[in-house]
Amino acid sequence: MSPPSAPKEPFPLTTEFCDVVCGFGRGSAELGIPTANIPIDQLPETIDSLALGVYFGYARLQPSDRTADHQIRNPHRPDGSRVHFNHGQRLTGGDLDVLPVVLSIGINPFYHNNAKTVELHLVHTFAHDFYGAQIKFRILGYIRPELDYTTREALIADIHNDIAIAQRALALPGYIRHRDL
Ligand code: ADP
Ligand code: RBF
Ligand code: MG
Repeated sequence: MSPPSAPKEPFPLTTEFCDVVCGFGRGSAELGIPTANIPIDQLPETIDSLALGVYFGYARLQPSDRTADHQIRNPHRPDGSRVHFNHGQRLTGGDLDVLPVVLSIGINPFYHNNAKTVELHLVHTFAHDFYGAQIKFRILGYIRPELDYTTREALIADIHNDIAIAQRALALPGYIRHRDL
């Protein structure tokens, strides 16, 4: 099923600026699809209570000041490895535009996670990471439920399909109107 021609209830749902934190580091390393992870406690209740699944919308990044406290709180991945937080200081030009996103709200059954994560893949090529930057986003529609997979390739193929669905929907006038973030 493809998304409707314009956002339908409960969308649009918009956040404030949230911190980009680190996760397991699997998105880019294992899937070739990096995802900016967001702390769930910074999300509005309306987003936290959405069904687990894959959604799409728009997002905008902003560098943050270097003293943001999550770096002090959580500079390590769950496996203990250290992550370099540049707070988005290397973001330039088009990196700071409103960008299309696909996002996963889920427990990643393929990886047997047990905590819910909210992760955004921005459909844009960045020259640098942006851990510790801030991101504001707007969810405009639902794509599919979260699924378990027998292979990593099948998960990757579905995410590529999610990106194509999102790009098609976001090109429609009913969605473009909500681009102003
Ligand atoms: P983690 O598990 O720490 O989230 P990922 O492998 O998912 O690790 O990589 C996420 C990081 O990659 C983001 O926090 C961001 O700094 C960087 N990144 C680079 N390109 C993108 C992109 N197109 N979308 C999302 N994050 C990206
Ligand atoms: N993980 C799953 O286990 N099942 C899914 O159906 C699933 N769908 C995703 C869809 C999108 C658009 C994105 C960006 C991620 C999805 N993931 C899914 C999460 C993926 O497993 C996760 O990004 C990696 O584990 C890295 O954190
Ligand atoms: Mg991630």
